[in-house]
Amino acid sequence: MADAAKPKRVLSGIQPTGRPHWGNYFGAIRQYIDLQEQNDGFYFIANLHALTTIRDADQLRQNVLDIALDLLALGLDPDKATLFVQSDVPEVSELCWVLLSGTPMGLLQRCVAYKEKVDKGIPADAGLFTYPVLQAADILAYDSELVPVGADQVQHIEVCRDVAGRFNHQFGDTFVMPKANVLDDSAKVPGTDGEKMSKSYDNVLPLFGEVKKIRKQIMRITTDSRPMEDPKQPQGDHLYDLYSLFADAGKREEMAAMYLRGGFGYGEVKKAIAEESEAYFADARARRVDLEQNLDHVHAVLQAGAERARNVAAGVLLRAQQACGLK
Ligand code: AQP
Repeated sequence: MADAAKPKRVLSGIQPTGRPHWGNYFGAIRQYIDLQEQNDGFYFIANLHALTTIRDADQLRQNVLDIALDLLALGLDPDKATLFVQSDVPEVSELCWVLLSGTPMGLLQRCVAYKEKVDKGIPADAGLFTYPVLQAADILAYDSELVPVGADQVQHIEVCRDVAGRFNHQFGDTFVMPKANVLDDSAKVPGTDGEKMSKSYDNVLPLFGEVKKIRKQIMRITTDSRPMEDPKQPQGDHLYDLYSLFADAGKREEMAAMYLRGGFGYGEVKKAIAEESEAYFADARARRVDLEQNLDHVHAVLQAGAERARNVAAGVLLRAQQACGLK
């Protein structure tokens, strides 16, 4: 029987393919920070995954450091959770090979995230195609029970369960079965074009960066051309959805009532989004400036995190190697 008092192993990662955006925060990062309180959180910067996109060595190194600064500034607490860089745990890449051998091609061919990228003309390599198996290794290497993610990653967690299930079936119970944890209200945050906000779709609103520039990006969010006086439905409207990420229940109700009355311009909603979002991230912005002055601390956090993560992953890798006859 599961021990209800035992903290759960929570694991998730973020790719250093650019600066984190509102979708990353409300879909995933906010969960990392909430879940670190009662659980054993393992959070990593997925630089091996980013290699399929970033082909500039200095850029990749800088992005990793930037994401570490971002996560710490947003409230990830190294005294409560383990923060590390994916490639600092080579056991994961070794486990990936063990899992790749035994993963049916069809399972990966059905992955929507891969198909959507290819459909949008984003060049694909074998790394992108096999990405869900490396992700499975990331999850299984730490005996992870809960994986906080946005809706776009749910299929990949299913792939992980499938791959782990096959291995357990063939070689005996080896891997812990993980579960995705998705928030209902921010599972798929819309971008400036109303599609899923995504770094590779060029429709993001960043968490950090120049306030004036972000304000301009907000003012350029696409809207429809219905007359101002028309009443409008707030549900399903991406501007209303973005406003709802930041506003409290009272403000959301007021905004919904304004939509239903009509007689307002979308510019008013955009201005409200800019004001609410600036206030929401103000403390994190200030913390980030302080952390930038203390990079030694950031490197020390990543090093301690890597040591802790490697310890766990080495044990799981050995278990898998013994199960399938490599050891
Ligand atoms: N729009 C979104 N709404 C809710 N959650 C989201 N996530 C990403 N976009 C949204 C969640 O953020 C976490 C980290 O994402 P990632 O950087 O590892 O990769 P991603 O999902 O592929 O994010 P992007 O921006 O779409 O990156 P690219 O374009 O480089 O692939 C994940 O938990 C994800 O679900």
